[in-house]
Amino acid sequence: MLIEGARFRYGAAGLVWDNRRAMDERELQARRPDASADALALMEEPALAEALGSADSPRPPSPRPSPTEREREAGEASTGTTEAPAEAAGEASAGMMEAPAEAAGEASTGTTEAEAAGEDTAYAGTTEAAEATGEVSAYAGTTGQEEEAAGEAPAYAGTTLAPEDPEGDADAGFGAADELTLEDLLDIYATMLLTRTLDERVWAMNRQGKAAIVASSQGHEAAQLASVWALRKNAPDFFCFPYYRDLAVTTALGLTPLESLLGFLAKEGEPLSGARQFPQHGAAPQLRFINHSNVIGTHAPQAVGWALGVKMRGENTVTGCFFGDGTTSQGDVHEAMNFASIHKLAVVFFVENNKYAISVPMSRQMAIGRYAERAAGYAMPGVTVDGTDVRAAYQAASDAVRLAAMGGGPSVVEFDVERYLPHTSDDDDTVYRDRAEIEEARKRDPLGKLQRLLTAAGALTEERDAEMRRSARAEVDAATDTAEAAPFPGAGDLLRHVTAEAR
Ligand SMILES: Cc1ncc(C[n+]2csc(CCOP(=O)(O)OP(=O)(O)O)c2C)c(N)n1
Ligand SMILES: [Mg+2]
Repeated sequence: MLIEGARFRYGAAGLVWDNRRAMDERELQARRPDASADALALMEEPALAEALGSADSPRPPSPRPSPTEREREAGEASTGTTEAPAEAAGEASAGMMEAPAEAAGEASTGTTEAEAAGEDTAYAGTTEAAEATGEVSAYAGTTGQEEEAAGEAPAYAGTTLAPEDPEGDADAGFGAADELTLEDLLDIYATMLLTRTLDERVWAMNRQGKAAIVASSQGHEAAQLASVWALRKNAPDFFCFPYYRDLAVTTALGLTPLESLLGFLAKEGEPLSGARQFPQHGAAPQLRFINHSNVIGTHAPQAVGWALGVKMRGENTVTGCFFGDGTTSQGDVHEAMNFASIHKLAVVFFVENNKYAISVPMSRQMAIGRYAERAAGYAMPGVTVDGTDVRAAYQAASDAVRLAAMGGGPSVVEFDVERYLPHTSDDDDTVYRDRAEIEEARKRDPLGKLQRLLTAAGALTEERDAEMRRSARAEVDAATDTAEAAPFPGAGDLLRHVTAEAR
């Protein structure tokens, strides 16, 4: 793994050095002059040095075997797969890493929509999947110097977390954008396909009167998956506090489509709350996440409290806290960020900015153009990045995760994402949102972008893409059948876990 190579090549000293570089020296040291000193002091901690610097340090495992792992376990038996993923990744990596944007652009022409969506079932997906628009993102994410090919790119900027590379030694680069291997990207693509398929299914089941409510993740998936991959690959350990729109986060963390569907249908066996909560809500500590409430922002102080707890226990765990742009107006978010920064807690605030809080546009939510600007007020770094570009999102998220893991404190990573569907299935967005705006937003569909990138890199053929889509479809179909057949929980244990039980 490239990332582990970079990470372990230097040992603890290198990590500290690199993390100091990963901060914007001018910005951060001006605001928090003791940050680097703190990081250096960490080098003296043998336990931490050992935990971070040893090549044997375990990476937090994925509770859910990655799709490529599952494919390998299946003994390359997947029909229609014409190339082994690892080989494809290895062969193609050089080309992709050199000129990904151009490569993607070339490949986008003629890339067909491989929606193997089996029109044979009753479930109607609500969105088009990948769009072969040929549009290529030129966002590099963290520096704000790049412009979209069309010249309409928002000027992403902020306190950059990305390191410089004064020696020009890209191989030793800490935080270079190429740290996600093609194998990782294929895993992310498979998880994105699974999430999108599941999301469309739940939406359809809502329209059929079977699922009470759903808040769609469509358009947010790249940001969500990049965040989980960044935590998984860069933190000694991690824990997440997602919010109601984070189906890709929970899926990546190991919640299966069946488990999610049991929640959406409020069926017995749902693991997060026994189907007594809003879908996707409850706790799965074994999967590394808690999502207790959709009263927006309430989980931010909880996440920070968790981070304080792990610090007090001497553990090196990075906590990821996810919420939307509208949620940033809640007092809880201010309290959480202020406390986290004062105590230099290892938290990354992942802000999924889709420019709407239900019907309220961002311009009525904040008087600034980018939420990340507020980070300065807490003396923490903040960046805004294209959250539909999985590599740019991963880069920004990884820099923040590494900074947190090294004792550099919290950061804000703001993802510019799109919301393709109404706020929830209970919302009618036609009364406040122009259809043309959504059509425009669909050109940034993260699924299509990643499909084109992988195709251009030679890691995804039409056949393999179709096979991956069939596989996602089959998993969601099977989960749907099982969830529909499952009973509702009995009324007898309705109050279980609500109050303390007599012993
Ligand atoms: C404290 C509180 N106030 C209001 C609501 C109603 N509400 C639910 S979601 C939402 C908008 C949140 O928008 P944002 O944070 O941008 O997340 P998004 O849904 O766009 O992903 C609001 C106002 C709530 N759940 N909790
Ligand atoms: Mg929003």
